[in-house]
Amino acid sequence: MSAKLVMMRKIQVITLFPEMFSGVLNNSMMWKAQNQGLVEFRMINLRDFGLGPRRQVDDTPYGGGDGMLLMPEPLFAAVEDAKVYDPTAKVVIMTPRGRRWKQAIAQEWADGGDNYIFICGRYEGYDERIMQLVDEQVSIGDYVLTGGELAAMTIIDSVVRLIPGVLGGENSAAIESFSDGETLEFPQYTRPEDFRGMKVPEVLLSGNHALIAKWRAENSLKSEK
Ligand code: 6GU
Repeated sequence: MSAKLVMMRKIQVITLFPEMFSGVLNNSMMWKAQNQGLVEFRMINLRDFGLGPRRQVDDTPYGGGDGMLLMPEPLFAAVEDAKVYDPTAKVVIMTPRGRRWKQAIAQEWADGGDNYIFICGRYEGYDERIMQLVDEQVSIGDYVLTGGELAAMTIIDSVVRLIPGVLGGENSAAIESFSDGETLEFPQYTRPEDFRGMKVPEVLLSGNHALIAKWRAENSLKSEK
């Protein structure tokens, strides 16, 4: 018997909408990862750090312009709270201006062993002074979301599923290195063999693994990137 020490990964999220995360983080693989003690999620409600009796978190921009910005005081206080809990965690801010997320970064973060604090903005943006506390600015693509929450969930899912031990055999090194962001995809079929006259290609029923591999290679398309 050899006992292996695995550090539980901590992921904290600063958001005005913590309830948005429960559907994603408390189901499927993210739920399993928590259950196995491999990851722990902690939601921090930015509203708890708002100013005054109305717990204000946003204000109008100096110099004019539309919309509201998240104020520095509540954001700093929320990050400081997260750092008390996890002093060495990396701070990541979700912004369409950030570095474009990709599979290779998910793999690095999963392997790297760091813990993370995600800051999710709403409204038109953040007071720039929050960047003093930020290690990384991340975006998930060239489109604008109403808030950083969906982007943070996307990133968390893509990292956590790669943490060693989270997935079973279905996440074998072979399958993952094959995918590797440059997903080669071939068509797949399950039962029944004949569904409403649409038949599974004969070769896949042949049991001839060399022929099947050849068919899959010929029918793989490189994803558009
Ligand atoms: Cl990280 N945030 C927002 N608001 N929109 C985005 C994004 C992030 N990534 C792509 N679009």
